[in-house]
Amino acid sequence: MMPGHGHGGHDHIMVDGVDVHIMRLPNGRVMCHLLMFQQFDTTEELAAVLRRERGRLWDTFVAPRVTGAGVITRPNIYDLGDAELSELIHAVREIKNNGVYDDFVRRHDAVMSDTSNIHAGPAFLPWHRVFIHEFEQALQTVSAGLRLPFWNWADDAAAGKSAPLWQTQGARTYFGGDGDPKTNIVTSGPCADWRILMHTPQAPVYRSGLGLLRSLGQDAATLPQLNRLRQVLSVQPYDSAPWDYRSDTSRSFRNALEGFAETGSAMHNRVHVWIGGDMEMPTSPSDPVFFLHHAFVDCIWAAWQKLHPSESYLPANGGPPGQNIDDRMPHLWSATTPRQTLDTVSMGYQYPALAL
Ligand SMILES: [Cu+2]
Repeated sequence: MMPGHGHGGHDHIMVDGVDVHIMRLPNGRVMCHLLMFQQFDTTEELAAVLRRERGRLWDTFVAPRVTGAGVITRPNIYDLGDAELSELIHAVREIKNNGVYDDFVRRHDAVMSDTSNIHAGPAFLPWHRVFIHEFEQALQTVSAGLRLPFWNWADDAAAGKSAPLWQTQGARTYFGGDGDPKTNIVTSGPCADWRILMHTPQAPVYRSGLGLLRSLGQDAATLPQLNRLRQVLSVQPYDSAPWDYRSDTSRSFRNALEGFAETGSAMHNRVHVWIGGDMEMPTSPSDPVFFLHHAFVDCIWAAWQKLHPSESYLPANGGPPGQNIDDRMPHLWSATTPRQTLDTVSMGYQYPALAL
């Protein structure tokens, strides 16, 4: 039994000595995070497929913490051991206290506020890949070897705000729960005493009063669903003209994942809106869940890259400034082009495979 997963809909089975996190669906069928797109009638059937697929899938899912030449595997946050989760929370608080954390908030606000906007454009994915990698490196200055985990929100779409991530009681808690129903202020967890930066046209300023804001499920009723994620992974090419929020989501993987759909906000955008509060602002990295969310967005891009090895980043040229493959992207710690982000292993990390 993994600690802290006692809530309804989640369960565990042991398969060949490995603890497997099981989700019971409302339709009575079962799934697990190791075979995230398949449903089974029984846990026995699920375990049988896991055993049969071991050669192909298993080793990547139970990959050691460090593989090869120092390449780390970023874990699903629910698979983090209790000790590493405490280290993570401690490191996040340390960099909040020493000011490094808010440098991320300021830089994200800057790219949303000046003409260099890398949202709603091709560099959305490469820019955030570097941005969260810098965050992981900042955490590692506190605790060497620390890994940035991802939050698989599609797995938690059915559970919604009762998912383990938002729990505030019990043996295992993460970054606090929903905001107070009246004030939207998150009143427990590691951010409960935080001073939060707020966007202004000049530069972000600290809000008077303490508190991170969340309003789970208020501004969007549901998280993105697994079946839509599966469709998005099949979209090719990487992006298409006009290289912005209008790019056809059946011909732009980037926009399908980013979520400027024809109606409402989808995928990445929808997760920001579903969490609400500070996550809806240009200063959205104020909420540590931003980094867990973007690690999953990055994991989806990495999975797409593996599925479509002949599809490269686009455009080579003719895109918005700073967003062509060899353009230098703005507001990063080191000058980086999209081309330099195309192989996570060369950047020092990888993800467990998303089983299709
Ligand atoms: Cu962003």
